[in-house]
Amino acid sequence: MMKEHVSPRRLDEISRKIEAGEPLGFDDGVSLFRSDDLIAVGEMANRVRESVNGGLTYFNVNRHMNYTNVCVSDCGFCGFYRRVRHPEAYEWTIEECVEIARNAYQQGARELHIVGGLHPRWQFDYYTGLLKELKRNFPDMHLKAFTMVEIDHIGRTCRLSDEEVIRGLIEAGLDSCPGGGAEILGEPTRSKICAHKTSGDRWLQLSEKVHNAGIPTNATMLYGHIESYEDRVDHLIKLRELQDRTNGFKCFIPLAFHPKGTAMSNLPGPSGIDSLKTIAVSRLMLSNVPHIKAYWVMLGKQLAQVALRFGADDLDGTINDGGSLMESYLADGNDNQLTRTEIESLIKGAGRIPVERDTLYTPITREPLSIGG
Ligand code: V47
Repeated sequence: MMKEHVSPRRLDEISRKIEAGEPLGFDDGVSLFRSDDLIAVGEMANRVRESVNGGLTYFNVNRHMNYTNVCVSDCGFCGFYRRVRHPEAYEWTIEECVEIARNAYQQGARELHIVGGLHPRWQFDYYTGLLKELKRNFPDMHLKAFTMVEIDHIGRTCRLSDEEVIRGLIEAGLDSCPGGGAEILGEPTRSKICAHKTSGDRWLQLSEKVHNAGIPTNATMLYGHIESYEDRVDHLIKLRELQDRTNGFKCFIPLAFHPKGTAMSNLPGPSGIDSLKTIAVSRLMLSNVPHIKAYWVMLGKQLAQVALRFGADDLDGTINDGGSLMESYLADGNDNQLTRTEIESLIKGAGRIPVERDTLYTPITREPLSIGG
């Protein structure tokens, strides 16, 4: 990626725009990425973070459930998917998913994050049946399920309109949607890393439809592969423009690319500096998105902690299963679990105030140390 000198005066100019509450433009975003002054960029992001969320840092007690790794999409960055007849392919039945959820529920999880591969044969009743059974068994469990890419795929394989898919999922118990599948929204980069996936425009269109149906979602960006700074800024502006129309995004999550086990394993992945800068620029560009998540699974616990001083106000959750999706991109030296005590001490160690939240950022109070602690 091109490094060009960005003068202190240029950073001052951007800082003044931020102070005046003006949204940053494309060139501002690119200058922030090109700047070598990570501390100055981080300082600006930290100020915005504190003005939006004060010292609060959110986490939740959740469980990821990856119902199948069978996928037809063949994304170059993905080490998780398997073809349908591959010996490592798996498909969980609804009953198996309910048992996993029961275990999570007993450990205090109140959010299930449900995503899977794009299965070539499953019909709509699998997806609706899964949500219905989970809601029937655990009425107070929040079901954050299916990315825009899965919603697109379900519509195509089951020959249903977007509205039919969205309405059917909501009636079955869908509460919100995770932010995956956004990758890099712009072309030609998107086609180079995931040629067979839902297009960027379609991802945005479906997000808008889901928001208009009253369902909040998250948004992600996969960075640190072949994309340019311009791709990143374009991605952020596309999200900001949609958010201006719907206000449906709760949280933005920059996802650090993990090359191991993927068709792009020749790439090094992002540096720590790049990850902090990406968190900071995301906070600055997405002035209308309330929360920026430092996803500790991919960043590593220590860098995620530092990110709480560079614009992030959320660390995601405590409990995660041993599913292979997470294994496929776990940061070096990370295990896939963080207890509540550990997460609270990471947050306090960054001089922040830990707040356990539900999926929609309402604070939750519990008996002290009832979970994993
Ligand atoms: O869409 C896939 C990414 C996403 C790799 O909404 C990879 O709260 C890095 O979206 N290296 C799925 N990333 C995960 C996701 C997510 C995670 C946490 C919280 C939320 C939320 C959403 O993971 C995919 C893709 O962008 N991904 N492979 C990889 N090798």
